[in-house]
Amino acid sequence: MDYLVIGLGITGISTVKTLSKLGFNVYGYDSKIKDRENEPEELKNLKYTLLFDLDDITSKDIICIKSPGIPPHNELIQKLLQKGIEVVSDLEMAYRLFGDKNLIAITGTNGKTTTTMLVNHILNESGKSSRAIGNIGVGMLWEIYSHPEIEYFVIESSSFQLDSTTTFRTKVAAFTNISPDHSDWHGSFGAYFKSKQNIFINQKETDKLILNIDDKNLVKLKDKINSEIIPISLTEKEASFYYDKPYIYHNEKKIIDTRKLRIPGLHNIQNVLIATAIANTLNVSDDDIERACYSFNAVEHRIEFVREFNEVKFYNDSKGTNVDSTIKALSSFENPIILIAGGYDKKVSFEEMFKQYGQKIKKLILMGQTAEQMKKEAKWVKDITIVNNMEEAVKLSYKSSKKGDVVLLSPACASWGMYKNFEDRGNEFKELVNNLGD
Ligand code: UMA
Repeated sequence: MDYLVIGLGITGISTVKTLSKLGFNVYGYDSKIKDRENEPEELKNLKYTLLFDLDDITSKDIICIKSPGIPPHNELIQKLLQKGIEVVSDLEMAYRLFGDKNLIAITGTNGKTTTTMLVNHILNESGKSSRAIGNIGVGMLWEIYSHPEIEYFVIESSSFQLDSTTTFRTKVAAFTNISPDHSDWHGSFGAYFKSKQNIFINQKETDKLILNIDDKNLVKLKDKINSEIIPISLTEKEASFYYDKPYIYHNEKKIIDTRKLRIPGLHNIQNVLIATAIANTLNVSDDDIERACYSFNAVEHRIEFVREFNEVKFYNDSKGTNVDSTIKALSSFENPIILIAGGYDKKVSFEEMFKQYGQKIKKLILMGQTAEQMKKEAKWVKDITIVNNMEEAVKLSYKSSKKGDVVLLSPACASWGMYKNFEDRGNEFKELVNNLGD
């Protein structure tokens, strides 16, 4: 079998490296790479063929591994499918190549990064060895291939990665929640939700799925799930893992005092419930889980405290790339909020978010493709300004603030168009905030 890797970013590089080392005949293609000079540095001394035209492929027996950012309606992908070539994601390949490894998959619209990092933290703290891979920014195939000594791989799995899977299966998986996102890529909420269901669709009766039963859409999936469901809930005491303020319980046993957690907000208690349930299925003791949860710090770019300057607190939530995650950030604060938002247009509405939280937003600073749309939909916010870039946004946010205010970057949009990724956006914000007053 030969392989064609399309897209040579994080995913493509990791995929080409792994398949080449495993001895397969590998082709690599990226629509932005037009000559050898622009070949990614890490691929330069590797045995594979860099293509500039897909018609140059001679092999008949070939599978295409597409990078997650490339949607299925992409012209090149459509051409390959019409030729009868199978197109899969790196997540599908992770199962095909390393399915007997301890892979743990986590998906959901929000909470997957924190949950993935927390599970990884709990496993490592309890004396097992684990690595967090996938949508958190780590090409998964190379990580698994190059670390044979590692016992567990915790995979943050995006809908883009789950979409092109057919046989993918893990013994332990978790579905955190679902709300509209990525409509531009998937075409509809239904298609997005269906892709995410690939997290459990091939699971067997002996496998386990941690399911958030507070989410009505997830509860409706019950008939489609073959594996053992381990329910978690912030309200329902029938769930195996539940929250009854201020404690987290496993069945009837108190296991975590949430006042001792370093990560704020109810949404984080939900993340802790899911991570705790996963760790429990992997035989980590309640004591080890408790200890590890208390020592876990917030994930970078997720309601990350940056600095207090003249009694104004600045938070970086650049990972707030959809409406639901920005709602979570807005609901985490009691103080008046100066919100910096806007970015890449994923064709979603922001109206409901402003309807619910408009009163809390004392000033709204907008930028990017969605700025005009957000301005129109933010009828409940009195003070709105559109700016050209992050520098103007940070300066204006500080100028508009009073003692006790919170300045929050939580765009409710992806960063694409203005930045390479949400990390770049968050880092620029943090740098500008840290330079205030210089
Ligand atoms: N490309 C083509 N043809 C095209 C379009 C793109 O060749 O038509 C090439 C580009 O030139 C580029 C490469 O494809 O070189 C980029 O591929 P990619 O967009 O899939 O990005 P990667 O660098 O491989 O990063 C991907 C994920 N990106 C996306 O899903 C958009 C990263 O998630 C992930 O961390 C990484 O794989 C490792 O798994 C980012 C993300 O924003 C953080 N994810 C979305 C989210 O969290 O909301 C799903």
